[in-house]
Amino acid sequence: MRFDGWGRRLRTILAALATATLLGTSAAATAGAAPPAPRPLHPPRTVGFDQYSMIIGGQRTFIWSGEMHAYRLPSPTLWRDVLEKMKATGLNAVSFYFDWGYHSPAPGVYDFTGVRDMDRLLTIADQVGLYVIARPGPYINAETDGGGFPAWLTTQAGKARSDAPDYLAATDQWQSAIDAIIARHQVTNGTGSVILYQIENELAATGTSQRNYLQHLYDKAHADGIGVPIFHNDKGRNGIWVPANSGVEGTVPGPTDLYAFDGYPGGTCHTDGSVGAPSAAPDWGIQGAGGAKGGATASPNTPGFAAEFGGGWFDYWGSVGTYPCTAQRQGSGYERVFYGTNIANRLTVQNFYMTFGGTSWGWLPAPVVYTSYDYGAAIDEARQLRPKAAALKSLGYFVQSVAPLTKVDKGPDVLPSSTAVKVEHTVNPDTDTHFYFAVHNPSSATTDDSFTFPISTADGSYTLPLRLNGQDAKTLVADYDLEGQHLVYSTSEIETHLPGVALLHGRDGESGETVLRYASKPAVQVLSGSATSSYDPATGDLKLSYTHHGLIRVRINALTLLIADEGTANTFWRVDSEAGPVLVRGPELVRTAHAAGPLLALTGDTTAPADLEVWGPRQSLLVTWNGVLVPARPTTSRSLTAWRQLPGPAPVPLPDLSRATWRYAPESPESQPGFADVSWRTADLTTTNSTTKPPAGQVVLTADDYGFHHGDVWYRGHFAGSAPPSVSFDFGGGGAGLIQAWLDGKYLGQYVLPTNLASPPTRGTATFVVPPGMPDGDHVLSVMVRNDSHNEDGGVNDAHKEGRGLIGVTGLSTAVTWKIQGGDSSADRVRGPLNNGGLYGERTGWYLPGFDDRGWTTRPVPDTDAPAGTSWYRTTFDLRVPRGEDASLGLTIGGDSSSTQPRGHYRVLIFVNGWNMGQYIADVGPQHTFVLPTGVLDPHGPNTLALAVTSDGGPVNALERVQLANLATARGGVGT
Ligand code: IPT
Repeated sequence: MRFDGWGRRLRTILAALATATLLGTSAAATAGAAPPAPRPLHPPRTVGFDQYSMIIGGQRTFIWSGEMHAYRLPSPTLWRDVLEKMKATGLNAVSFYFDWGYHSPAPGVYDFTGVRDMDRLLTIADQVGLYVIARPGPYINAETDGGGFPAWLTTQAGKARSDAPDYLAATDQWQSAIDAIIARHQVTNGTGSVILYQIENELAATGTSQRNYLQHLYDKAHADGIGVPIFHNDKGRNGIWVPANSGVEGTVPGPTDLYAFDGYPGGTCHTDGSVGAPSAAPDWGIQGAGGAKGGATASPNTPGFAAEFGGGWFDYWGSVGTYPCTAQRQGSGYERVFYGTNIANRLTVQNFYMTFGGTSWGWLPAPVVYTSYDYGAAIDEARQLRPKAAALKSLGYFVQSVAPLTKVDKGPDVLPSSTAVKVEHTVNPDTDTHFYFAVHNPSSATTDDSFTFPISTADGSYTLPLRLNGQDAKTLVADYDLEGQHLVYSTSEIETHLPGVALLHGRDGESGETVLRYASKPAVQVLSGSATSSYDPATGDLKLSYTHHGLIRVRINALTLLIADEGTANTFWRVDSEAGPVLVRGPELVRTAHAAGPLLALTGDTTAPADLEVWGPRQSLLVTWNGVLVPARPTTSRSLTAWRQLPGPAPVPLPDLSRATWRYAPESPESQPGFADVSWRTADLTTTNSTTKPPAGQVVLTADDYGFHHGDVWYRGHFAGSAPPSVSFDFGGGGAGLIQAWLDGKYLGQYVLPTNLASPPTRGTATFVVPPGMPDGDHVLSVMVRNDSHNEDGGVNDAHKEGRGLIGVTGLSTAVTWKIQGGDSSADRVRGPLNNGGLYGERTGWYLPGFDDRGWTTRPVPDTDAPAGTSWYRTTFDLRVPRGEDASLGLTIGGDSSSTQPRGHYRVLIFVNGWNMGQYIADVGPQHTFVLPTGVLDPHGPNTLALAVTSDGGPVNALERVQLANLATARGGVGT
């Protein structure tokens, strides 16, 4: 009977493992066509809160959240990969912006299929075990085209982010569509994991119109069935839009249930590669000065909530490439100091922006940013954990393991022996657990300080020795129930604990002491490493003294105490199984644990051969790793350890694209006088709602007014008479936007908007000299404008309505008839509204994998020459990534960013199997390598690459070397 039950469970597990692999395979090949996995069902849970913390299903919960944007990863299979990595990195929540423009190519049209399937995203988040903070805008900012507004909104008369009726009618459309999806994933329904809902984003204008607008959004969310608490994200700790009952002077009450704010106090790396002075961490909570802008009093009845706290920073066109610098500057030390300061300030809801930045593919990037939105985040654009993920993980495990942290008040002041440091003190009023946050004073200091500080708890008074060396901070715990043992204090930090095991950590080489209290002398056995112990029968204190190094294992009665140095602590993973928590040491990543009877099935990744040691539920006797049984033996530490190391990945062979056959065709036929533009729209509008009106007497030329929203737009101006000596174009092009012009087929030149200034222009004037000797008669002026996206509207001033394409033309004395042609945002239903602009090759399908290019000539790549205008290079390549491996691949054009070679005046749109995966601009930079996610790429078959090269003409301005790059390989992954 029992055996039967066990057999059934084993079969279920093995079947589940098999299905998981199969699902992964089909999803990868088709970028989103896999059937959605069933949605988990839970009992409905309430979402409440008080001034201390969120209370979910009656349980206080410390929300440790990471931001990721599904729209920046066009591969639903990989959503699971990133979300599992976030969960493994100690996060228990994920915050998603939803980008209105990503789903809406035209008014009234909304698309939630394929890579836009937000229902599937929310299902995966729930399956992975992450709470969701839903942030649907309508305005999101986010360095996204138009700040998340659909491009068609640029033509509205009413002011955006106000109570203008046409604008509210538009936001109603969006909320109706997205709320229907969010509402059915709410924790409160038992059908999902959404716990919070954000209306608007940094609405810093606070007039009546904005108040009405916010109220409208709030009411609409309720009408759409949103029942979880609603908040707004204040642009800084300013007390704007706090819940109405806050009653604090200097705050702005609004229609919100919770008050939240954002902050990026860590400092950035500059675009020239320099780094500013380190900054100190602000006290935006109970340690602060108080009032609307600080202290806990801006919203006295709601928990401290950082809706965005810097997890990195974005990078700009023309930069030297700051992501590696940002990742280091806002690395583990930064996280400990800044996130730790937040913890000491009782910010019990923290969301790190970004935790995975991803890729602003297609025409997603706002004018300020280029394709990569890596952000220097804990998980890099190639989906790999950076070193800084380690501190995020240990802090995340800590805040979730040590429950008394969810309810603390400021404790009595603590005076350390040195003025070079300070110690913030908080106390849980119910359990009397004390927390001591030790940090430099000021917290920006990076000196090496050894000091002591006194503590006084119900257990007595002690003096604790501690060291802070470099950018570092520590949170120590005293008077705490540690898995049934009583912790008096420890100068090691608690990473996590589970029945029978506790993991503490400290910096390598620093000394530590841990005091536990027992009624009688406990049995103490040092199993490995070195530690000494002494027992004081008068107090019952057992004191362990040691130096953090490697892994010290001590057995005290029924508890295995693991004390690790930082590097060793990083090799531990905590995962939840049906039978309770599991602690694993060794692999690069542990994703999931399923327990059934004596079987514990683990999944995860290795990047090299790795140890496997497991502290699991008591009944777990057999361990599988990615479906394969791992022979293991029990240890004196009460763990199971594998006899042999887990294997790492096999090498991934990559085709050499310099040996590939490249098909080639020039385009820009629009530049030629004989090109037939009869079917093109005549630019005949005389009014526009853009903020950039045409000069008096000229027709409206701005592209959005004619429904051409993204990428390139072409104009052909017909006029008669003599050719002008020169012609000037006022144009809008976004970041590093470009204009090229021809008169009667003769190339006049190109102009690129300047970059890498404090605030780079998104609009400019290009003047082209017309060569002398052009005959009188009928003329055609052909102009192509590249629109590197619409401005964001952070200032609530309709900045997204700045015109794109031509705004005005000067220098032509006779009447001109303008024809206009651009991309159709509704044309590519699979890849969505932001995939394409209006290049000839895009309008005629040259970017698609199925296009027949056999009639084209061949050219070598790298090439030596390029005509002015645009030409296309196409090739195919086969990938043979070994099964069971996750290779994160990219495409590199040209050298690396540090190369000093002259940069050609040319740019490339990169289409991979039809997906526009980014824009390389040789003479602007800095990006050379473009991440290509599996799903867009088929790792086990043929792939088509199409490059649209837009050049100023001639040698140097031609396509450089193009190569595939393997950015990382893991054995494991989510099944591709
Ligand atoms: C904050 C925005 O809320 C967010 O959308 C994003 O743009 C982020 O900045 C920067 O990446 S705005 C804050 C920096 C004032």
